[in-house]
Parts: sequence; C-alpha cells; structure tokens
Amino acid sequence: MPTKRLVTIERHIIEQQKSFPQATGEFSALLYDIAFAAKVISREVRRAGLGDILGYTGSENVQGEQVRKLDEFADDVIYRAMDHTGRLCVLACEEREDIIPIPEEFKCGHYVLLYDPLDGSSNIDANVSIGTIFSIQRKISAGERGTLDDCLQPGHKQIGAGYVIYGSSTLLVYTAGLGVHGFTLDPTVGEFLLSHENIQIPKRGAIYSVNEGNTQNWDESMRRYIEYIKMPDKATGRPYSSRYIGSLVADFHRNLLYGGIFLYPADKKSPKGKLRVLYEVNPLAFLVEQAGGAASTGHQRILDIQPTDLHQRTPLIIGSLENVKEAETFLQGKR
Ligand code: AHM
Ligand code: MG
Repeated sequence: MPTKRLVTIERHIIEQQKSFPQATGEFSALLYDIAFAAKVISREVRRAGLGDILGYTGSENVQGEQVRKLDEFADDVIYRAMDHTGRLCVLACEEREDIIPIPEEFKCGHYVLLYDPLDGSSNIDANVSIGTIFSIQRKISAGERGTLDDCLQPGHKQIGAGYVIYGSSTLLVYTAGLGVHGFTLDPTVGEFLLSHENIQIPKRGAIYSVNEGNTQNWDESMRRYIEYIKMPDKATGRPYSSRYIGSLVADFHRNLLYGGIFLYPADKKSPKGKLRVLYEVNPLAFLVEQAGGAASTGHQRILDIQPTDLHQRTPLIIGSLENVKEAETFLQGKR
C-alpha cells in the first residue's frame, strides 16, 4: 500500500523556497515563526475555560503567569515570537491603534506582518472555532525601521498570507503565491503536518454565509441577491444552504473546501462594511484567488484597494468565482 508523504510545515516551506532561487531563507523562517506562535496560541485556546477549574488564583494561574483574555494573549505571543528575529521591520494588528515598531535593541528585516491575533473572539466562551489571520508584505520604505507606508500597501503586493483555525483540530493554511496549502497540528508531536495540498475552491458552491439579522440595514440590491440565492441552484436544482458561524476564518475555511459565498456588505449601521482590510480581508482575498476563487467589495477587486488607514474597513464578498461574479451583478444594479 503506498504511504502518503509525511511533510512537516518546515519541509514544505523549504521545498517551496526552492522555486525562488534568489531567496535567502528569511521569508521561510518568518512563516515558521508564525507556525510556532500558532502552536502556543493553540495550546492556550485548548485550555480556555479551565482557568477557574485548575485553580487560577486571582489574576495568576498555577504557573504564576498572569491570566489574560485570550485575544490579548494571542497578540502578545505573536509579537514576542517576532520582535527579535531580525526578519520584520514593523508590525500592525487589529488590536492596536498604531503601527508596532521593532524595539531599538533588535535589528530590522525586510518584511511587514499584519495580523488579527484572534478573530471571532466573541465565540470563545461558547467553544466555537476561532482563528488567527496574517498577511506578509515586503518593506518598501527607505530607512532602516519600518513605517506606516510599509503597512498601507494594497493586497496584491502581499507575498504571503494565511490563517490558523483553532477548531476540532488546529489547522494552518497559507499561501506564498504558489497555491494554498493546509497543515493539521498533530498535538502528540507538536508538528503541523501537510493535510490539504493545493486547495482549490469549487468554481460554484451552494452555501451562502451572511448575517441575515442585518437584512433591514441592507440596501435593495443586497436584499434582492439574497432572495435570489434562496431559489433552487442552477446546477443542482436544490436551494442553497445557509451556514454562518460568525467567525470569519471558520466561515471562510468551510466555503473554501465546499464552495460557496460569504458576504459582509456595507449596511446602514456600518456604511463602510465591518471587516478590516489589512488584517482580515486582504489575506483571505489573496488565499481565495490562489485557490481559484474571487474576493470583491461588490464593485472592486479586494486586492486592488489602496488602503489609507490602518484600521480601514470594507464590504467583503468572497468565495467561489461564479458565485462572487453573480453577486457583483446584483450589487452593481445589473440584475
Ligand atoms: P472581531 O475581529 O471583533 O472578532 O470581528 C470580526 C468577526 C468575524 O470573525 C465575523 O465574520 C464577523 O465579525 C461577524 O460579525 P457579526 O457578528 O456582525 O455577524
Ligand atoms: Mg477580527
């Protein structure tokens, strides 16, 4: 019986690096740093809720460590895994107002890391999947230290992106521009092992994911699209299925594997949309295009947005190519 290749994330990153003969290994090492941070966060997410039971006293746990909210913890782990490596010149994250400089005592590198440390954190207490999302850009500013301009680059300039889902298992999915690959954490050996090679999103799917509680706040074109999508699907004759977890990473991942569409449009309450360009939307847009899908604001390709603000938001329509194109025709008033 042929055995499957046993590929750790480290081996996979090194193999992919061979496609870039000029690569120094710095970028590969950065991806590996992210995988390391993901393992630490995963360990803590798995223990969520045990604080009270295992005898955490006051604000300290049994190891004498401070007990903090998981999203703050995740942010801190990522920062501490990255600040001293000499690979990054600046970071920015959803949780912090300004860019995060590399401390003066450490060297700066050629890359920029933008991340959402724990997306969907309102789901933590209900034991629902949550995730970390990351985007990697190249340094473009001239000085030694990174600047805001390094962070405010359009998504099509990304050289890497990915996410980690802390779900029934912990899965890391990434692209470095050569397809989309998924790795499942084997907790017994502490390694991410290749489980989903070269993921392709189906051209069309029959799942739609949207917070329909917002219907009253949508504009007419969005309402018409959702009504339309509830009709039997052209290909299968069956109506679409509604699936909405409320954790972007988990909703995205399901649709990536099964095909479908996720929408978080602009509405009366959030006229610019809810999701953040730099930390949530750009990385998923890069991944979905690499997997053969599409990501749009309804009027523009997500990866072409020129960000002007670190915490800029955008409407997001993302998923299978045909579904996204079809939704655009509605949102642009063509149907
Ligand atoms: P967060 O970054 O504060 O966790 O918010 C982002 C989350 C996404 O994971 C999810 O897709 C969306 O917010 C859900 O929003 P809503 O509750 O409005 O449907
Ligand atoms: Mg988020």
